[in-house]
Amino acid sequence: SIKGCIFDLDGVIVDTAKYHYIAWKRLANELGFDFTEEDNEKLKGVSRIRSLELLLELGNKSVDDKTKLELADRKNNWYVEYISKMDKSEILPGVENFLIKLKENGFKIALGSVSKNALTILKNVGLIDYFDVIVDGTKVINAKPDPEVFLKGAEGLNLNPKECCVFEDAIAGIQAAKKCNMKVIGVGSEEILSDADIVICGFENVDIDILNFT
Ligand code: B16
Ligand code: MG
Repeated sequence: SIKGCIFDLDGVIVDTAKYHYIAWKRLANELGFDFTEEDNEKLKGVSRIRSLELLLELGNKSVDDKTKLELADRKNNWYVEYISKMDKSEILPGVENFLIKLKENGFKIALGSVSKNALTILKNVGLIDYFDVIVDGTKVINAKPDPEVFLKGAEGLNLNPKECCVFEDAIAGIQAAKKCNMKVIGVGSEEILSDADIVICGFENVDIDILNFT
């Protein structure tokens, strides 16, 4: 049975995808091409440098490795500026209540994000104390769909992967959870996240007994 939950951050706990989007768009525009919300879907759950490579492909640009790092840095500086203004009001509806219920019922809680900015975000929105374990982009080598981030989460919680349930909004994240035999609840659209065990559209009115249905 499920003893712990592993949460993705971006798109599950907070909507930082919109900040990633405006920062990548700003970069694309500086480089002379456009970047749409649809293009941004492909970047969800993907590492910073891989996201940049996908963006450059879209704009038909090729640059050397040094420039790549410079561009990724430029985007990240804007992103950091946006997230520095985040507060409690940006926690997605129902999330904090769900975390409280998990705690009350003895479930363990981990973060499984590939973002290097995860700690800053959790601190800014005031949720950091709910997490027993935080695995973020500073602790993993491989981004999703590699299962490393979730395996490290389970290990940190001292649980078998089968005892963990992952909450994910990205296709890459669902693939990662499936690869290590974890239950996965998709957060978002059923159409896009059809590989998840179940899909919820958000945490509003979702009870923790959803963990029994997986
Ligand atoms: P950073 P998650 C991911 O977070 C985002 O979905 C993805 O769009 C981003 O490129 C990645 O983090 C790296 O973020 O540039 O802050 O290190 O969904 O795994 O919580
Ligand atoms: Mg995500």
